[in-house]
Amino acid sequence: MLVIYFVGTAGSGKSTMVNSFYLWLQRNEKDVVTVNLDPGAEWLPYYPDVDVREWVSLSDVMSRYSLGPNGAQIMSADLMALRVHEIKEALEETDGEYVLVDTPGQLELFAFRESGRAMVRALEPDKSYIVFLFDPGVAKTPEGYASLLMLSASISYRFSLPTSSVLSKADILTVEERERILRWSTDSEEFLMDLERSPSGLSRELSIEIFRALENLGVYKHLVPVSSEELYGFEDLYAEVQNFYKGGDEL
Ligand SMILES: Nc1nc2c(ncn2[C@@H]2O[C@H](COP(=O)(O)OP(=O)(O)O)[C@@H](O)[C@H]2O)c(=O)[nH]1
Ligand SMILES: [Mg+2]
Repeated sequence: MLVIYFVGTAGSGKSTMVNSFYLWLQRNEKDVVTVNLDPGAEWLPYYPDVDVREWVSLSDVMSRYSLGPNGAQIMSADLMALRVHEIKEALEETDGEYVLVDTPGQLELFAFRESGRAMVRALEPDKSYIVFLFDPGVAKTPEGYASLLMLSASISYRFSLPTSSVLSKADILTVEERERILRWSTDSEEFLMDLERSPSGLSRELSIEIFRALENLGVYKHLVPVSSEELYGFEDLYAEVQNFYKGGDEL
């Protein structure tokens, strides 16, 4: 069993990608199951085999503890950590070669509170993979791209898991925008040049420093363009995951 976590900022396309990748894997005759770990999800494009809302739901937590949505999000993440073993048992009743995990809308809840790591440790610590989504709306400016690079690197380190980065919703970009972002992801010199061309100020200086640090750490890597809407990029994403577990590149 290989567990693949889809992580990204709110609205970056995680839930939609879980659904499309699920359909793609099924079409390729793989056994695949889906897990929803977002207690606040009101609607999902797929029908999850295991759903955290069975144990913890944001609306229940809000009313039971008289909390607003932000407090309830945090409380829900912590309550989820107490249920990891039940969630694992539910997962063991399914029969999947690939487990696609949709994570909370607010990335920091999964990434930086303890519940995310508790979940990874409980489910399948030795065969887990992260797909980090770059939201095209953020990634299309050099500063936005640098901040997503930093976020994806901090998540790789926090979880110590192999990570692929994808440019999600690639279909909403113009061809020029898409090509430019993809060039940034393979040619760090070009990215640095574009970064240096952007208006000077603290944000630019900070982005350049972040970029240098990430480049030195060796976490600068190419993006896989994916569209859940037009269904492309899944073959490349699948190949990356497979390569890693056949002993391909190291984190
Ligand atoms: N055009 C386009 N829209 C997408 C794609 N993936 C997601 N969306 C839309 O982006 C919005 C946020 O997607 P969602 O999967 O809910 O994001 P999440 O918060 O990361 O789970 C929704 O309106 C989706 O329909 C895509 O590949 N192409
Ligand atoms: Mg979602």
